[in-house]
Amino acid sequence: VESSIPEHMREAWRKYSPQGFKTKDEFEGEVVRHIETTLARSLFNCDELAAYSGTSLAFRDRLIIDWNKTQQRQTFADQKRIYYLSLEFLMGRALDNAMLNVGLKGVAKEGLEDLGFRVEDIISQEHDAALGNGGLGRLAACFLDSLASLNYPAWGYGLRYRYGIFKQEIENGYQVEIPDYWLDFNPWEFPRHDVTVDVQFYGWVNKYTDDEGKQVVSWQDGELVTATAYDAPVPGYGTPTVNNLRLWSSKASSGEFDFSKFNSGEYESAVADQQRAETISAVLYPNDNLERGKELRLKQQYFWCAASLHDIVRRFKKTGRTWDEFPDQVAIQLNDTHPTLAIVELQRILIDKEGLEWPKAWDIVTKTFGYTNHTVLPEALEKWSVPLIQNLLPRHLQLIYEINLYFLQQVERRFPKDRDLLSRVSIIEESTPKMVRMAYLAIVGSHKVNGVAELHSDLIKTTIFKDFVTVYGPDKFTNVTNGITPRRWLHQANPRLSELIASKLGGYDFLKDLTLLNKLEPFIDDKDFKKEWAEIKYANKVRLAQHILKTTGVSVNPKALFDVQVKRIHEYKRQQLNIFGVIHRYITLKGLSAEERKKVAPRVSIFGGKAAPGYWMAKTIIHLINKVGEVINNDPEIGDALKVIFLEDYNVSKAEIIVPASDISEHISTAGTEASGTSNMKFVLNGGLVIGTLDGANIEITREIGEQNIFLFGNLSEDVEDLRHHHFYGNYQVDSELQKVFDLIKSGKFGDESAFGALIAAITEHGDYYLVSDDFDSYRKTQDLIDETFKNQEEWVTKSITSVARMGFFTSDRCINEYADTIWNIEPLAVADEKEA
Ligand code: OX2
Repeated sequence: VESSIPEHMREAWRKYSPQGFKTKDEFEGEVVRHIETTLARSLFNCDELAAYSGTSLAFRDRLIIDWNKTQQRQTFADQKRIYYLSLEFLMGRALDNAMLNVGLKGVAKEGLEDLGFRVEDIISQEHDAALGNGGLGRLAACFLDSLASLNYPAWGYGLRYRYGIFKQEIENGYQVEIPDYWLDFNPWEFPRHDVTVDVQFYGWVNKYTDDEGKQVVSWQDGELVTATAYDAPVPGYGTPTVNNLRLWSSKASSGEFDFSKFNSGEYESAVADQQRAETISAVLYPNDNLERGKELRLKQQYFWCAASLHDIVRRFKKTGRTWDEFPDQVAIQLNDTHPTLAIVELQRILIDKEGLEWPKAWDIVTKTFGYTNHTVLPEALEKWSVPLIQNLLPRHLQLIYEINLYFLQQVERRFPKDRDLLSRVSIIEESTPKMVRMAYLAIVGSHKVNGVAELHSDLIKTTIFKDFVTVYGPDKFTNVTNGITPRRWLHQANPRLSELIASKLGGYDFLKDLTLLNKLEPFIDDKDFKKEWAEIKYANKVRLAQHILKTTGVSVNPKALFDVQVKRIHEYKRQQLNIFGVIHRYITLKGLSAEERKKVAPRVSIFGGKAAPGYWMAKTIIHLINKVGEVINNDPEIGDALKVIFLEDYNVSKAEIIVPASDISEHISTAGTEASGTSNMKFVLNGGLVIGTLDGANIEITREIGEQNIFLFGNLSEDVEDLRHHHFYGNYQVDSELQKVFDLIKSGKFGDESAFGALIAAITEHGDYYLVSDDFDSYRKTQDLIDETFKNQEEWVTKSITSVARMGFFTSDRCINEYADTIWNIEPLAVADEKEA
């Protein structure tokens, strides 16, 4: 590794190079030093926030040391790296994770006690890093954890939004969005003002022949925006590997920024230019599984792709290798189609800047990229209008047309005269205006395309990408079933359960090899073990009940069955099915005598999740849940038998409280719509059971844990199309029990019934696209079965333990190893001093 410091002076560096704290005393010393110097506070004005800041800075120092070493080691080893491009990284809090990953949470706990604080209070001071919407963003965060824990040379690339996903408040039952300004104090990021890239927009393309007779293509004029790198350390668990997450922030380019405007009195317009540039990385688009084709979004995408590609190419060029070797050094994974322009950008660099011939450049490009598809929902498949791209990225549009031409020629050669096929697979949709189909571009520009669970990966091959299987053959398409990191989703969120498991398995090795959980099976009949298992679940429920009381004012009985559905609010995820089921339960309870009512298993129905601000139907669902809650929770006849809770502002740190506290969680999407789901895995790993449809990863979870340990219901994905057809052309009738629910809503029981008209009409009048009525009967009956099963706690706990023991497959470590072997072709970089955490 190169250095500007002469060899004979390096001794001084080595002598003073910091080591970071290891003991409790050293930790306390570092915390106090940071509070008194870095933060300029003292013993007399150190509140919990200051203690959080000091603690974070102390841990940050430790991470930086390992981070620098990791980066040096990786540069020196010069192996192939994986670059994970994602517009979303839903990281949550960093401090707790850092403490556990470096194995010093115990030290911190005791040290903080000496200083007058409780570690839990300090941890909860941290603002979530919420740069994502839901599953897609959280998956990226779990992947980073696994990549570091498995010692893969890997970087994440994303955008440094000033505003993450909005904060949700509920006012009079309605969702209200509050901006999430999270950068006030963020000790986990490092601005790299020396790492910048100028990114060009607009302008025009000049094609000419130069003096030597060479064809030159030059993208000229337009405006420049500067990307500045902000780096965050990503520590692995039980290893000194600390990888890098690089997020780009936008500001007006000093190259372009017109300082003369200031001097000539155009102060306001100069400031406006500045602000326009900063807008690019200002805010995360709050849509989950929905694309709206806004120009600013396209600008974000290109800004981030161009900066990241420039960075990657710069790093590659330093090695002095030839371009053929690029795919041996660089793998780039596209998290959905959001970074698809990176394909075009690399081709542009190779052709326009590096002077490679088209076929050679394109070969390098396709060997470099892999594309992960996360959805089959038509409204989520990205398309950009040709005029929009023409204006913003004129050179890229030309290249897209050329890529398409080469591709279609290739198809034409293999399938002569099949004009229909050509128009079906064309990257350009011949509509008005013409549209660029980003998924098609991503497929054509990648060597592998993967879905995120088995059913989903099969579905993309038989539906949305069928023609591409014809063109390329089936081997280009593969499956990598999603996973979650057991460090955050078991060890961090549920420390007592993790400890109990460790006590039976003889240590925490299972956190690095989750298949070891199967060693729990012999303890399934161990009375004491089962008792402790149940006690931990109960304690987690007490904690959630306290949170519910504090945030909603509603007191719930922790002995009741906790039924949880937390995820983005979406018609396809069917929170409406859940709340209709709750209303039906209420009707049933009201029909019972007081005596009979005492015999039913008490239940708390817990909802949480955000609706996209423009998704009116999803907001209506939230409104209904809250109104139903108001009525039921205040009905004295009902009491503990049923409570309905909507938890405000569901996010990663709240999930860490909610997930360990569920008895049943709901994963009830219309079959064929939820690509994978990942919270299903989190709940089961924490000993909760699932009610679910045969959709996404539920199917594989069932295969692993056994049918007797999951509550499945509803129609199968292969029947969905016929059912939908029947809704329009058969003699359609709404389920009669569901009709009772609608009648009660329409009676005004839950407030102005007109507020909920659209929700009902979607089912009764508009074809019930999500099959709510078709699945209602089996949903209800399955819920009844759950009530019965829950009464037998013995059996319930057996199911819980058995399920956890069989969840090894769903670690994101397995998932990342599959990507590494079958898509990226990368190897871990061994570290000499692997730690025991
Ligand atoms: C989500 C999918 O909806 C979810 O099923 C999946 O588990 C997750 O991605 C991670 O793969 N936006 N979010 C998703 O897809 C899209 C598009």
